[in-house]
Amino acid sequence: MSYIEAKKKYAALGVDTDAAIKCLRKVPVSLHCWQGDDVRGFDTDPNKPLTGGIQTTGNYPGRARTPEELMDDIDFVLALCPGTKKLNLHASYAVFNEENPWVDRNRLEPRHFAKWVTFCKERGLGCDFNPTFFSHPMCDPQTLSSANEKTRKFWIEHGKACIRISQYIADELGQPCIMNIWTGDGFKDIPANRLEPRIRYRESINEILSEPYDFTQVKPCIESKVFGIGVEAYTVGSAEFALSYAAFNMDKCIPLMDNGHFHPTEMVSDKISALLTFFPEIALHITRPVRWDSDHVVLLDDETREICKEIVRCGGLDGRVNIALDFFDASVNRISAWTVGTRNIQKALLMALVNPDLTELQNADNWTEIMVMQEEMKTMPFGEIWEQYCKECGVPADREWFEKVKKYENDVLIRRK
Ligand code: RNT
Ligand code: ZN
Repeated sequence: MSYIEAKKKYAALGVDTDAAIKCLRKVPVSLHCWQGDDVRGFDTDPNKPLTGGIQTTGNYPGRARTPEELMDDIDFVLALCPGTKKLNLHASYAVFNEENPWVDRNRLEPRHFAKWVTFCKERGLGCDFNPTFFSHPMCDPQTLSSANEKTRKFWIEHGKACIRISQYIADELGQPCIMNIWTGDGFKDIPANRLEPRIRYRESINEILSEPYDFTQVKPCIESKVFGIGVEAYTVGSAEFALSYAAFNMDKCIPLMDNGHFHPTEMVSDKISALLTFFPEIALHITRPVRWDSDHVVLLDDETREICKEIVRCGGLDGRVNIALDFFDASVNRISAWTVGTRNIQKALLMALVNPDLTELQNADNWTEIMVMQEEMKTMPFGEIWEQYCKECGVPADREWFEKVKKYENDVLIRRK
């Protein structure tokens, strides 16, 4: 079947596939840099363990070891993925060199990210940013909620430095910078006091957000989590904590939901409209939860599709929902993992855009027809629409990109020891 034929089939249902393609091409999706190097970063010993309750497993060859290698890999992925991309950086990816020697995280400055800004400018990318509150000797292991004032102060200074860096990034690139605050603070076992760490966390975020920034350009987020590895009993930044913080500080920050950070039967797809009822803007980390783990490569599964359907249906593509990816797998080719996850979110968004709006049927209480329609949409010729989208974006179609990755693995990745 050709695109023209597929387009006709969708048109019969009142769906304009050209308009869907045109719309999606403009939607920014933030590509996380940390899939390329197993979340190690460049500011501390690369062989230290990853802390904060997250873990990368596997030792597939080809991990990026330097900013240059990571940039090469990101370029490779960008060329394989359709749509408008932003880059998502962590503070641990600061670039140090002779002119800019190493400084600790509380002393980071915009100039440590100048290389990344140039990288983004040359490619017309926006850029999001994250303070890095993990994998560092100053994690005791708590950070912003620590009972130790010295620890807490260090991490507040880090947060403030990151606000200044985010403002610099936004100013340089002329696009808003989403700055996400996530810590792995919490306890492995039943706490003696659950309130004090949360009050300290709240105070720390207050201090970070007292650093001046233009809220139309720098958008701090508070990301919640249910638990982490080694932090099973109690998470300081729980769902209620993070959402309440954002709700009480709507003039300063927005909530961020990572769909790997909830109980297994809780669905972020259902939470998007709940938050958009109250918040003008929200942010998402799209990932794939598997039992207790939150960071598997995004597949084209039901929940990913439902999340994207909700984003589209709630008008989230007009800047109300900031979409970012968050997964890391070191057990398979990292470029391939990145590409699969990124293309899947694009696929799910396009699928959502070519879904007819069934709101009227719902309002008429016509659940019979809704079921029939929703099921029959599953076998519509979506592949042709996707292929056309890839073609218009100048990226390879399915079954065309993987050969290129295999060649890159042979020519470049396996040489990295
Ligand atoms: C961890 C959080 C967090 C991190 C990144 C590296 O559970 O999801 O967003 O994955 O900041
Ligand atoms: Zn996340």
